[in-house]
Amino acid sequence: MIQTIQTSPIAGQKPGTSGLRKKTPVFMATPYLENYVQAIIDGIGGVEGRTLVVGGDGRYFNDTAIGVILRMAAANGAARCIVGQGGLLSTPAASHLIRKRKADGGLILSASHNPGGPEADFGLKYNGPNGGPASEAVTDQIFARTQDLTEYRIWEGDAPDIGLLGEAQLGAMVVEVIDPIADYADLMESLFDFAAIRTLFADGFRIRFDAMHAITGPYAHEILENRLGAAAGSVVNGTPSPDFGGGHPDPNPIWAHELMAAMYADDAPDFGAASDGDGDRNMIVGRGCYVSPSDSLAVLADLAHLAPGYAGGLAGVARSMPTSAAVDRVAAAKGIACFETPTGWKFFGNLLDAGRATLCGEESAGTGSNHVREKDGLWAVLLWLNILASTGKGVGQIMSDHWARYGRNYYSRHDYEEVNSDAAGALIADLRAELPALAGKSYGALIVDSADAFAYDDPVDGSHSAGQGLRVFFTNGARAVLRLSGTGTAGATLRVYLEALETDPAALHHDPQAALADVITAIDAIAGIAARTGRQGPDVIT
Ligand code: VG1
Ligand code: CO
Repeated sequence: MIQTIQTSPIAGQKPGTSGLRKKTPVFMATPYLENYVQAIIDGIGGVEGRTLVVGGDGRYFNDTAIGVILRMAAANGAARCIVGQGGLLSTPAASHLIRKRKADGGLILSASHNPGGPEADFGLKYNGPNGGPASEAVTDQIFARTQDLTEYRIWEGDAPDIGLLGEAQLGAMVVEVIDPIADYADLMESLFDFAAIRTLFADGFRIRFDAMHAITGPYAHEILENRLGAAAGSVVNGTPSPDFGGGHPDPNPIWAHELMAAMYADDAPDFGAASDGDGDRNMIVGRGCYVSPSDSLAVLADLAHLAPGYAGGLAGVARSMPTSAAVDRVAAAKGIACFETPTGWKFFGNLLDAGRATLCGEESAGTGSNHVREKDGLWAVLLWLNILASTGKGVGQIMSDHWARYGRNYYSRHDYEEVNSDAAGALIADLRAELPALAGKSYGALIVDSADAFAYDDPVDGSHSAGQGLRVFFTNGARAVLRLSGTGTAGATLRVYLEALETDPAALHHDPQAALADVITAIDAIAGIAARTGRQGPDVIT
């Protein structure tokens, strides 16, 4: 029976960079989730007769929230919900499923790299029929609906058991529980030379894949160990847990320090990788050689044609604005287009749909292609493996060769977390006001060439997105970018992105922090970061 429950708007249900993220207890307090789900349903024009994909990264509250979503989808007239068994679906697998099953959209439950658990973070986002995160126009409609909601609809009675494969009925709606892994693994097999990678492993190549207690564990077991023959035990921390083993499922050298230690040890494996909470990010590390995500994107763009799925070459590439220009240099050499978008995967969708970009990436360890409409952690790992198998080179050699050919864009991101929101807002506002006056001024060894606030005009649909980060360019080609995170749940997180181009062959193997010292000093002098945040230094350096 359909129940219509009176409700009133809840403040702050504004989707950020990737859906709505809040503390778990906030989401758990009825009707927080219910209001937001109804706002999504109304914001996308209803779900009557429609098919939705539903799944999440398995964090605390995932299964309960899915029960609510199924009951609300049924009460709002949806025809079918396709759910990953146990409520599990990695973000890229969900994107693939939406596309493969020609669903009308999907609800993905995840706060990605944010920690999970009863006191940690939860999140929910809507992806459209192309499998990609909703555009800003759609998230604006959803947010507007959260502000004038008066009721929500929910099916009275329990949702079917999502632990059991097969179809069940919830009112007039079918709940179809599917294997979350098989379709995705098949897609990967269609893109990459599995035979060559299998030979690599059979010849003794060792991999360590750290799933960080999150969603990619079961996918990595199936693909790397079962289908590709990597030694048993190659996948570590491979069982998803509701609180990610108490850790922070963010694949970077700080949070994946166990992997870093293993890869810098004497008996290090040949290849290391990690993925995040919902499986859309990747970290790549060779033996004693961490690969920055911006460099990884450039290498993949350069060598993707070695994989069968990309043998025809790339139509173009795209990167988020804060991502380094390493990939731009590859695109220029290949004579293909290179697009610069705001942070967040939603901006790549139009370029991928229009066939203008084949590969996309972000400095935050997200890379992906037109095979889905999300970034994809395991995909990146497999493309790297395919490249290593085809070239016979190690990660360190690939990087040295790349820098020797293209130069090296030294890169780092400094995060200041849980900064007082007013102080962070003022820092950005004051810097924005000062931007026009910066050109020509010297800060230590550097001179400002130009400075601006990044805005994006989508070349496909013409939409305009302003306020996407502040950029300061220096005359030597270095750059600093500042923006506030749109995925945090407490205070403000200030992200400072630092980049300096080096083409001197004798200077390609320095420590990035040392290579960036001048930019770090200059941007602190310009923006007053230490003084305004009251911090001695960043909380996280990646
Ligand atoms: C961060 C990253 C951004 C990424 C987003 C979602 O956003 O910087 O590149 O697209 O997370 O990734 P922000 O606004 O905090 O900087 V995920 O893996 O959380 O879905
Ligand atoms: Co993620």
